[in-house]
Amino acid sequence: MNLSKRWFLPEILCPLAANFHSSSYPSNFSFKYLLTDSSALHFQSLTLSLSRDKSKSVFIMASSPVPLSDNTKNKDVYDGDLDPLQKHVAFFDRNKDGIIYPWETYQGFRAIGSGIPLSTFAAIFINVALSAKTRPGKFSLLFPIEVKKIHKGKHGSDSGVYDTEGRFVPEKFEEIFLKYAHTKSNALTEKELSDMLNGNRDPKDYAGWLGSWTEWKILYRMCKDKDGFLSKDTIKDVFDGSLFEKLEESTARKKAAFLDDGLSGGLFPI
Ligand SMILES: [Ca+2]
Repeated sequence: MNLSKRWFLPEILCPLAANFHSSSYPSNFSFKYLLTDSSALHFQSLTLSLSRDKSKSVFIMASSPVPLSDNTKNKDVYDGDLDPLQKHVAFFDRNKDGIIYPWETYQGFRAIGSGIPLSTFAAIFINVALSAKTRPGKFSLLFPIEVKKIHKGKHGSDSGVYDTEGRFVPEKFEEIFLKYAHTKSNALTEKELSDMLNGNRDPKDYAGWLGSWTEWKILYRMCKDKDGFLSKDTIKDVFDGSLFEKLEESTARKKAAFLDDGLSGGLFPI
């Protein structure tokens, strides 16, 4: 198996991985664990003990993930109640340390059923766009997003359903459907969604246009029903942050059912 192609993400993120290319992996070694266990995604701080036997296999003796940095002040965002915008993004803080790294965004999108191309695009686009805004005066090539200050990442040309402090504004939410839901009162078609995006545009706010367009088009693509409607309930779930957990559970159920069917049908010989 060509791990360098299959697991390109840790290959990029983990400098140590470059040393593994020419080696064969022991059968009980799981690189997938490193990808799927969010607590182990801090590649820079993994403690690895390596040794080689006579057949030149690489053995990973232990891995003890520790926090990427000793800066724990961001964790306290979870000590109290999150505001709606913080709830909206907290799903992607996979290890709940108060910081969202690109690989957590990627992992979150994969968990809700997005494919690798969309998840990769979202991780790059979202973290690059929001990192500096939520961390004024700081810069990191890891493009972290601070959950605590996510309200600073709000862009223009949006629906206004979140106010400048990240609070939910019910009147603005209802206004979406009063103004644009003409086919059904409790859902938007793709055309109505586009009308809303155009209606929300502030003049020459190109970054805001792009941000809103990307967010809503991804939502529409992922959550429209079979008739092409994006329901009011789904949109409400996005704003209160509950949609992602629901999608994650749904995706996990589908994967489990697929594996059950595959195994019973002999697709995965064991
Ligand atoms: Ca995190």
